[in-house]
Amino acid sequence: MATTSCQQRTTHETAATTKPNVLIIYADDLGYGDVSANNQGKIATLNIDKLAASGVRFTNGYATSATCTPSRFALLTGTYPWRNKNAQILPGDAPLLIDTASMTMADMFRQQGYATGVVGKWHLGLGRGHVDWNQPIMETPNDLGFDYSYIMAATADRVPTVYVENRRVAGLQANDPLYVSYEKNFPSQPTALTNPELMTKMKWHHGHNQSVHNGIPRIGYMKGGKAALWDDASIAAVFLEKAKAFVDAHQKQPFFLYYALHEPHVPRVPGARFAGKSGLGPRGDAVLEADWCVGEIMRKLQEDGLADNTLVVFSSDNGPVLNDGYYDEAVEKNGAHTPWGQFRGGKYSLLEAGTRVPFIVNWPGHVQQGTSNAVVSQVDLLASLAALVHSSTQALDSQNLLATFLGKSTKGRANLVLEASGRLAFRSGDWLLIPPYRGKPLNEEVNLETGLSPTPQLYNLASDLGQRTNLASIQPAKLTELQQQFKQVVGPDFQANTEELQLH
Ligand code: NG6
Ligand code: CA
Repeated sequence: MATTSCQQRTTHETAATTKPNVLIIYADDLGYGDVSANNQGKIATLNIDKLAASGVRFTNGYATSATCTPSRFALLTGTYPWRNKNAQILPGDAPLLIDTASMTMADMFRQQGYATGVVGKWHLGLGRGHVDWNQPIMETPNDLGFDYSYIMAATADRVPTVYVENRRVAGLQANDPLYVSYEKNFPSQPTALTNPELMTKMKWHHGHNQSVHNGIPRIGYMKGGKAALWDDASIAAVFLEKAKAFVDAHQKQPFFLYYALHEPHVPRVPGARFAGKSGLGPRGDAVLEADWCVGEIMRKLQEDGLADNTLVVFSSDNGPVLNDGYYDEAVEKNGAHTPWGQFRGGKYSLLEAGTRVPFIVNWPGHVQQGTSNAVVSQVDLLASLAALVHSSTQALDSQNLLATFLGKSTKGRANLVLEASGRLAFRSGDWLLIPPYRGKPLNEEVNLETGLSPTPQLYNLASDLGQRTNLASIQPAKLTELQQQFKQVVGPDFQANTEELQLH
């Protein structure tokens, strides 16, 4: 008897170790310095900090890009987004960006017997173009390896402001069809420009002046679908419930859940219990709400006895921004908080704060707890998680850094390409090259530095985290070395595509 139970336990433990659940929690526009474990910021992200305290906290963890769509493309495909010219911020009616024939992270897990789900912000397109939102949608996450999906199509500031569950708009009634256009308004439909009095909740600062829903103006035009429209203040709670339900439904089978929070992206409309909590206005409150979601999903795993058998990755799709198009007091109430940490730039920027993001990996009993300075990117998760579950899946730009992600090795990537609005920067060791580009040094609308300059920039990130001293003219040999490596890594095709962006 004793032998049998021991054998059973061994078998069970082996299965748990070789097929742990995997949960990726992916915040939206959360800066490195928004997480209090990373920085002496003014928001206490206690739940994220708790993940960090018993896990591996990366100080050189990157999203591939300084905006959402390309970073998510890389996360799910293990391929640099600049290899796909369409991997840029998508409208809410864009077709599915990822080729359904490609091997995604969800496909990889499914092949290994996992139940796979995505809950939250998608922003990788749906359908084949000209989606009819009133019919089953062909080409959704369900065609990229996810068994279950409950998503918003793009962002909360873009129409349609509805949830899509698998292939259907959730809660849509047949007698009130939903129509969406990013080209022209529907006859007699009000917009923020024709009917500014409709903006009872929030006003636009730049962009975001088309259809109005819940007193908030959005990007794009929409008509109908009333019963399906979401309530902004409960987006976080709705996604959390769906994520918890997915966990509930997969107590026996290993699961992969990609839980993509919307916070703290605009429009920032935190739930009632967070309104006013941070003292930093709705952006700070939305960061607290994201932290709460992390705590709640972790609590769910704990309650179900799954916490020890679940590898959790926490990260963000790009760096922070205060004013991203609405008057929401993010700038006025930010005070001494530093969402960008010690780094320069922010969302949309080639400078570090654009892509260097919170990055934590936890798996109780399996990680070597601590802080890691290894250079790691979200593009590496596919190959690394494939190694975790003994899949032979590889992807073009994804490196197997499993030991590093578990804190057992300090070896990171030798080099990394970073992207912002189709332009690239290149990190090699401690050195960071930003080639010369046309364009303004300051994105005036959001008041963030772009990192663009007509002359090359070279920084030593070991001694100059804040990118204050451009060493390009002081270290010409190093500059040449990085330029050559960069050319070699991105290859002649991309070089040709970007020549028009570059001065030389
Ligand atoms: C920009 C939007 C910004 C945000 C961003 C996408 C305007 C003026 N600005 O175009 O508000 O929606 O796209 O953010 O429309 S991301 O995190 O999804 O990449
Ligand atoms: Ca984002």
